[in-house]
Parts: sequence; structure tokens; C-alpha cells
Amino acid sequence: MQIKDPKYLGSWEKSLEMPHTTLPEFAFIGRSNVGKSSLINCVVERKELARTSSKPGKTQTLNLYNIDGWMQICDLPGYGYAKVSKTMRNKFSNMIRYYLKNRENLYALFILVDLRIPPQPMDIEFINDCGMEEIPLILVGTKSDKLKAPELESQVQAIKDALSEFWEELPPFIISSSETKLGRDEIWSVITQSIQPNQQ
Ligand SMILES: Nc1nc2c(ncn2[C@@H]2O[C@H](COP(=O)(O)OP(=O)(O)O)[C@@H](O)[C@H]2O)c(=O)[nH]1
Ligand SMILES: [Mg+2]
Repeated sequence: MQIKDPKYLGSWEKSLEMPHTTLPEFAFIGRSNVGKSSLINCVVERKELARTSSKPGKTQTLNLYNIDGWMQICDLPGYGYAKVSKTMRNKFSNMIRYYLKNRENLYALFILVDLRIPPQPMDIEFINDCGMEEIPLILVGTKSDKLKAPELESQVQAIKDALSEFWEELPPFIISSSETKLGRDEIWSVITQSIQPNQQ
């Protein structure tokens, strides 16, 4: 995918106030520090479109990007960062829940999980909740460059095992790295396929 002109449209605290559009939108979410900003930058091939930060929990808004006029990316706040107060966490989850339930042009949600650590209950819970809500989702394992092949395989399996209690058929799983660009093409093919399922 050639990206010509990705644009940051702005940040919103309420999804209701986000600009309405019929352009297909794809959202990205994960725990703080999972590598979400890095992955979005990797996907759109820009170094600093989504700001990467070493300070977890900084992103507290819904950030919107228009990609070459044909689709949008929504960068959702990281869920469950421990150093944010409980009220803030609730506010985040309400904001996220509202967006996911009401954004009419949302095509699919990419849920990022860190491959370096064992499956986190918070991630599993969030993934299961989205499943209950029937939100089309794609799991993306991040930072795969940090693992050797056997470790990678067992981590992916551990995540799948943790989910299989709940899921009859698991959602698609993409292994990614913003360092090596692994998974980038697969993410684009999921996006284009979900916009035009009958093409190719
Ligand atoms: N090795 C490696 N580090 C990564 C990767 N993606 C992100 N990181 C690092 O993980 C930290 C958090 O990344 P960031 O994109 O800001 O995470 P966010 O909080 O989810 O937006 C930063 O120090 C990144 O450099 C990756 O694919 N490989
Ligand atoms: Mg970020």
C-alpha cells in the first residue's frame, strides 16, 4: 500500500463530537505502551503521524487520521493504565465503549497485544467483551522482533489458548513489528478486504 497523504484530523474527548463521515474507519486499541502509536506510524509509513511516547497513558483522546481521502484511522486511548485513577479509567472505558457501539462508519477494530508478555487478563477480558458486542475485530501481536521463533510461537499459542475458552472461532491474528514492518501488508489486506470483500 502506497500512502500519499495521511492527515491528522484532530483529537476528541467525546465520540459524538467527532466529525461524521461515511468513509470506512478502522480503530486501533491496546494497553498503554503496547506499541500502538508505533504501529499506526508503521502502517501509514510516517515517522510521527501518531505520536509515540514513552509516557504510558498520555493519549486520553480519540485521535483521527484521514488516509489519502479514502479511509480513516482512529487511535483509541490505551485501556487500563494502572497509574490513572479509577475514575479516569472508567471515563476512558465509557469513551471507548461509546465509540465502539455508536460509530457508524467503524469497519473493524484492531486490538493490540504485547507478544513479549503472557496474556494479560485485562486484554483477554477486553477482547471477549468486544466479541460479545459483535464488533469485527482483528488481533495484532506487537513487538515480535523481540522474540525468537519458538518463544513467539508459544506466546501466540498462549493467547489463543486463553481466548479459546470463550471463542468458538478465534478472530484473525496478525503478528507484527514496527521495527521490521512485519504484519504491515497483512493489516492493509484486512482493511482493503473488509471494504471490498468481493475484490481479489
Ligand atoms: N522492539 C520494538 N519496540 C517497539 C515496537 N513498537 C513499539 N515499541 C516501543 O515500545 C514503546 C511504546 O511504544 P508506543 O508506540 O509509544 O506505544 P503506545 O503507548 O501503545 O502508543 C516505545 O518505547 C517503542 O519504541 C516494536 O515493534 N518493536
Ligand atoms: Mg501512543
